Amino acid sequence: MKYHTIDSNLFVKNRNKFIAQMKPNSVAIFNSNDIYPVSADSSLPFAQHRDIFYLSGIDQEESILLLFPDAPYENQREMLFLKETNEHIAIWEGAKLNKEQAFTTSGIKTVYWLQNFEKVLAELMTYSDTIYINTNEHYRAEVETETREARFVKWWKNKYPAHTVAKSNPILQRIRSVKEPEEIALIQEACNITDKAFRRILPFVKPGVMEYEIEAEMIHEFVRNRSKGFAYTPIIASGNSANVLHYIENNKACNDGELILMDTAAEYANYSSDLTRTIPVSGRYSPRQKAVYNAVLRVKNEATKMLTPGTLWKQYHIEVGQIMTSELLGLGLLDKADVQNEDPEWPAYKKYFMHGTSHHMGLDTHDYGILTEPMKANMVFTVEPGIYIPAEGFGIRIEDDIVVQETGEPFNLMKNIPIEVDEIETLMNA
Ligand SMILES: [Mn+2]
Repeated sequence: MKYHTIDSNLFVKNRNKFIAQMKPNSVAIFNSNDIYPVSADSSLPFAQHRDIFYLSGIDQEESILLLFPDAPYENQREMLFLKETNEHIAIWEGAKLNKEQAFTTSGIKTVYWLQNFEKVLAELMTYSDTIYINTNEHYRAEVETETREARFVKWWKNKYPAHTVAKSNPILQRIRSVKEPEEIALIQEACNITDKAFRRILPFVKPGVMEYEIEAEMIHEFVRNRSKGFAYTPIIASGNSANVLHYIENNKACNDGELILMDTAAEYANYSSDLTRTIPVSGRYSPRQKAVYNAVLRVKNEATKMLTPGTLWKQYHIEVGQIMTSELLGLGLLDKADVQNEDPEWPAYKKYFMHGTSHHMGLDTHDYGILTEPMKANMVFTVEPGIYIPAEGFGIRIEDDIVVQETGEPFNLMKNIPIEVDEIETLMNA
């Protein structure tokens, strides 16, 4: 791993939060992701399943975490099963965690090799009544591939049909959405790396630069700061491409007079950051571009203030919509009749701002969190309003990552990343 070692105390705390929600006499199991094949013997880079990482810090394929808090013997209460390693395997396949390293990483004392799993499990199943299976219930998930976790769930339920089944996912959604201070520090590090990359490209962008050249500058800065790379597929969209919300080709020339919308950010230690800035190719915004930019910025600043404990997701979006509506009236993009006649299910502002304002952010870029429950302190949200005007050849989105505070103003993890028109223009012309 490129990232610095994380204190295992974080994973001990995370497990304790999960265990506290488990029913009596129950077992919960979490699996690594597979390494996904391409063809022949090539594969995609490994990306750990965030749930096993959150609960153990184990960042390696073919790993299993088992929790059984009511087990009769103490050494059965938490266990890891890992891919076997020894000196011979290390030479041929590269270093994998040994048992001592697995303990240092996770704080878990009982570590077996994977080939012992079924036998050990069989004994534990005779003592337990309920199994916690980990299905993916994220509100945006559309998974066609059968994950290692899903494959395991099928096998487990089939092998032990007399056990009651319970769901891990709602517990994880709740505990993962409220971050520990160590997690906020890791997200802050991802944001700081993103800041460096953004400052690197500001003086680099000139008319004629290719979108992929900007992408290359960014990934260079990410990797040299211990990030694996982009936290999500980067969007570097000049001119009207910014009005294609999921434009990821990044293959066009950036022309004088256009804006570039960049939704690009680094991961660090599997934690995401999520940034959007929209900058002028020439280094100067036109008066119209500046007016729209500052309208989006005001909406972002007002929306940020609403990210406080107790705020309800649905009400938040209604209020942001009202602020956006008044900005669009000010810009002449909507008139009073548009607003008076609007469909409450699809208000007039949606013509120019058609996506949500915020999402939970953390180990996943669109992180866990139950959207019908009120916001809590130490949740991390993006704030990302935008105004998209195909008829004028540009779209503007501005996005920061925000921590809800128990009291006082929400904390902006991206407060150091240039955002004001003057600062961006000064840095681009430096
Ligand atoms: Mn986002």
